[in-house]
Amino acid sequence: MLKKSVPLVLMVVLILGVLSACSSKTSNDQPVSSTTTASTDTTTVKIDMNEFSFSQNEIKVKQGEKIHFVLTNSGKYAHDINSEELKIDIDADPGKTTEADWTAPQKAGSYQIICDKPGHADKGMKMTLTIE
Ligand SMILES: [Cu+2]
Repeated sequence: MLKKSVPLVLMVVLILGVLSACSSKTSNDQPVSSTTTASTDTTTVKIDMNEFSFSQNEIKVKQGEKIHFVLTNSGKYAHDINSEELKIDIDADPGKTTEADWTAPQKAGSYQIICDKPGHADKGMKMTLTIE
């Protein structure tokens, strides 16, 4: 009686082990979401800044695209990104990361974004935002 029940328990443990191994495998096989940009998606745009430059000279977005700005100010002064025409005015405190959402207008063209702190744009804190 005892000799028979022991292999049975082992069988059950083995089967359960195989089943759990299978189920964990299938959950790992789920497709990783791709990063294709549909118009309803939000696109993250990261900009690093310091004295006195932005990490990129040009940003390209699509008309109506939702943009999530992540601004990292690694400098010692307060900076910002500003465009009156595009209604962008996001302050970035020194040593901090600031996040803000913005939706591109339905108006293709090239626009200038600057840091509007006195003198900063002249020293190099400007870039072009192109709406395609
Ligand atoms: Cu600045």
